[in-house]
Amino acid sequence: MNRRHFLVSAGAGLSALALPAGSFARLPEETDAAFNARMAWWREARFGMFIHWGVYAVAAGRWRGLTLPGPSEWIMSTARIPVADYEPLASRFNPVKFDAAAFAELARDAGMKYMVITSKHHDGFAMFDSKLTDWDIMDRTPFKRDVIKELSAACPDAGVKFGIYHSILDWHNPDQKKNFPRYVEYLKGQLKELLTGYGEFGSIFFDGEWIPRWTTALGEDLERYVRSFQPNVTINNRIGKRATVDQGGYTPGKYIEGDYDTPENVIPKKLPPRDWETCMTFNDSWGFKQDDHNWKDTGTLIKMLVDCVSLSGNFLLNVGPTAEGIIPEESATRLREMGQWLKRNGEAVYGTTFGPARGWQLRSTRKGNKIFLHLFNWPGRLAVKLGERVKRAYVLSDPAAGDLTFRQNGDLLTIDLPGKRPENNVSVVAVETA
Ligand code: JFZ
Repeated sequence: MNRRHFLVSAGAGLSALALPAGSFARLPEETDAAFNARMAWWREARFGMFIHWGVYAVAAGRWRGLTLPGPSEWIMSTARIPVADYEPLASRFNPVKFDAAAFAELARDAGMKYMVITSKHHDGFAMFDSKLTDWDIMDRTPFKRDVIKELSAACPDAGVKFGIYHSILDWHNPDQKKNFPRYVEYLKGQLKELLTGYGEFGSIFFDGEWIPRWTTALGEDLERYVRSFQPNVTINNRIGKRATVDQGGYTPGKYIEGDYDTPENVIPKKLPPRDWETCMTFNDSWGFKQDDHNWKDTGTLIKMLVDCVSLSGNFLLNVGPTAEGIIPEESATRLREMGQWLKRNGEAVYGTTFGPARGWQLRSTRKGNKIFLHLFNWPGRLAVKLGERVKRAYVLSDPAAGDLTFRQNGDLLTIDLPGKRPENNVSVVAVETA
């Protein structure tokens, strides 16, 4: 075993960046108290399931025998498929193996606290029973079941908050090009159907806001509209024109788009200025793609989760169910392994925020008087810069192994670690401070 020391320093200026929660009131009329109240469960949750599912799962990344590059839900664009040629995919979408309870229970078993599924992606296809179009799962598929309804009912039973992804970009509705005001009415109309017919949502993830005619003002109007039905739903930044937010243009008192930022497939390297959630593909596609076998392994995914939480962010990990209605076994197996790790180490994740130490192969989180040192490897002796007095240290997943010997010399904390590595992936040393 490699018993070298390793020394990490406190993340430079991390705490200076810890802006008070609620510094970024979103709609000008809104109070920080209301914002913080609706964000409470979200900040506790830290880990969610993203689901990209639609009729693109039938093509599964291939068109006319060719495997297209890019994510499979974009195939209409990447293969330049006219609407008339794309529509027949719906008549072949018959996911008879779909079981809403199984999806919700897999999320629960993975340790995920919320779910976000595509009610509509860029292809415009409604995965719910919409009265405003027949381009939906009830009217165009042999399946004729409202999967959004079934999941919205199954999630609470599994203790998972239910939410939706809804695309502003729509390649199917001709009004998006021909009559934009009428398209906006359609967009709002479908959201009203969703917000009034499917119970309380945890969050709504908007996307496709980059279309030229979408504006900050339309985002602000849409946000008020959504809140008129569900004041407590959490909304991501892509409801507005995301770029203005991601560049750090936060001015308290002005309209700030949504409740949290959404870096995509990247994890920030330093503490972002407000709540955030990284969404991540399991392989390299959001929708199911038959030729993509590039699955991230369990260890990588646990480290990604920890990396997010160590900077006070959430991790929204995506699965792409097949056209049969199955979450690929490659994903399901790894999710269950993550859930096992969280059973032993969840105290270091749920409801925690960024911790005072960060370095090579090390992240940290904290909650109350506990600091959690997440070790990506297992050195013999751990040395960490920590400007706080320590009372006790132990291995989180094995408290029975007893307290660990430690010394503090100025702001240098050294802990003798047991010879046996407690976890294959990330091992957590819990430190109680005075
Ligand atoms: C969008 C979608 O186009 C994609 O299909 C998927 O749903 C994903 C979650 O979101 O893709 C994006 C959105 C934002 C960026 C890049 C791709 N971005 O900020 O760079």
